[in-house]
Amino acid sequence: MRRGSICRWPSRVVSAMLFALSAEAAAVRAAVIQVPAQFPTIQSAIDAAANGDTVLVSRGTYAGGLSIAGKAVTLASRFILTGDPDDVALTTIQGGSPLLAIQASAGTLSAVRGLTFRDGDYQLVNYARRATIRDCHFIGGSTDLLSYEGGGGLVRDCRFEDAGDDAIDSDDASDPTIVDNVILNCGDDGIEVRLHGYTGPTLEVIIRRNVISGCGEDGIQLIDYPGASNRRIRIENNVLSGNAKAALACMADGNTTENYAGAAMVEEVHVIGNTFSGSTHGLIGGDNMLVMNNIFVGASQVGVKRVAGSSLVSYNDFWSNGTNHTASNVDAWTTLLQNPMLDANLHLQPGSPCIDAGTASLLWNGTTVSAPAFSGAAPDLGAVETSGGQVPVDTTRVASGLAFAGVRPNPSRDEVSISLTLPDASPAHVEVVDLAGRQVLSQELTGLGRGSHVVNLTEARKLAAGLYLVRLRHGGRSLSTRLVVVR
Ligand SMILES: [Ca+2]
Ligand SMILES: [Ca+2]
Ligand SMILES: [Ca+2]
Repeated sequence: MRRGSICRWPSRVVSAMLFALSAEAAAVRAAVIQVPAQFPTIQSAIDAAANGDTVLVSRGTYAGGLSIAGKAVTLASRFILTGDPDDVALTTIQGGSPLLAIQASAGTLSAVRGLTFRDGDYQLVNYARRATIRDCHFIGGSTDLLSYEGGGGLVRDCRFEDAGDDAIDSDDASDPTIVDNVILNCGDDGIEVRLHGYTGPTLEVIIRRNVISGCGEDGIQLIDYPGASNRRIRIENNVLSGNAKAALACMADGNTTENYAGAAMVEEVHVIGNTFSGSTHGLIGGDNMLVMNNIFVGASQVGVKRVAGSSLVSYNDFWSNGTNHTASNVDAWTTLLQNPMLDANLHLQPGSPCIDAGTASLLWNGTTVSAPAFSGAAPDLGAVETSGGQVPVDTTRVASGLAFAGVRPNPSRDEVSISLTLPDASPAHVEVVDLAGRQVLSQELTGLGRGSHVVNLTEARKLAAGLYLVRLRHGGRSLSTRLVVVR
C-alpha cells in the first residue's frame, strides 16, 4: 500500500460538502455520503447516491452482497483522505457472493478505493466497461478475488493474498489494465485471462509492474480458444517468482489445468522486461509472442518452451534453468547466458551483465515494438531498471588486442559507425549478417594500422529494417555485436 498517493478531498472540503448535502445540492454536484454516520449500511448509501457521488466508509466490518448499478459511484474508505494504510486494513467488507458487483450499467467513473475484501465467494466482480479499483486489499475467499466479466478499467496498487482460485480473472470481452499490484499465494493462478471468441474493437489487456509469487499453479495463465480473437496482451516489467508450475503459460482449448503443452495461440502477446524466477517452467508459449528483455532464471525444468510460429525470443538472459529453452524461436545472437546477479528482491546488483543489455526497440513481423522507458544506454533485462545504467564497457576485448566496442547509433535509421581496436596493421573485415545467416553487407578494412578506429558503414543505410549481427574478423579471430535497423 502506498501512503499518501492521492487525497482528492482534504477533510475541510469534505465537511463543506457535507453541509451542502441538501437534496438540491446533491442533484447538481458530487456529494460525499458517510457510512455509518448518515447511512447505516453501505448498500443503503449506494442506493441513495446520485451519479458521481462518493460513499465514504469509516473503519469497521461490513457485510458483502453489495451492488453498484445505474450510476457512477466511488466507494472508498477514509484512506482517500488520510493516505493511512490502517484505514484500508480496518475498513473491511466481509463475506457474500459476490462481496461487491459493479454492474455493466454502472458509470465509467465508478471506483473502489482503499477497502479490504475478506473471505466469501467471488469478492469483486466487475461487469462495467470502465471502473477503477485502487489501493484495495483482497484476502482469502473460496474462488476468484477480482473478476472481470466483459469489464475493464484500471486495477492498481492493490494487494491480493490467499485466493481460493485466481487473484484476478478476466473472461469474455474484458480488457483490464493491471498495474503495480502484489499477488501472493493464490490457490490457482495469479492472473488468468481467457481469450474467448471476440470480434469487436481491439481489446488491450495490460499486465505491468506486478509482483506475482507463490501461486499454486501459474503466475499468469492465458487460456486460448480456437481462432483469432481481436485482442492484444502486453506483459511488461512483472516479477514472477516461485509460482508452482509456470510463471507464464498459454493453454489450449479452454483448458485451465496446466499441462505444460502450450497453445497454438495466434493472439499477439508482448512479453517485455519481466523477471521469471523459479517455477518448473518460466514461459510456455503460443504462436505470436515477442519475448524481449526478460530474465529467465531457476526454472527447474525449462526456461522458455514452445514459443513458436511467428514468435521471437530475443534479448533475454537465461541462467540456472534445467533446460534454457526448447522448441522456441530463440535468437542466439542476442541471448545472454550469464548470471544476472539478482539480489533477494530479484533486482539487479551493480555489475550485473543484464544492465543496459536489452534493446530499446525491435522490428518484429513488420512492426517496431518498443521497450518501456529506461535509464542508461539501453533497457536493462528483467523487471526493474537500475537507476543510473552502466557506463558502456567493451565486453568483447580479447587478449590479442582485438576489440569491437560496438555500433553507433543502435538502433539506426541511416549509416552506422563501428568502433574497433586492431592489434596490428594487417587487414580486417566487417560483415553484416541477417537473422537467417545471410551476409547482407561486407566491407574490407585496410590501412587502418594498430590502435583504435571508428569506421563508417555507409552501406548500412540500404539495409531493410530488422535485427542484424555485425561481425568483425581479423587474423583468424572474429567478434560480433548486434545492430537494429529501423525505418
Ligand atoms: Ca484464440
Ligand atoms: Ca487456471
Ligand atoms: Ca538501463
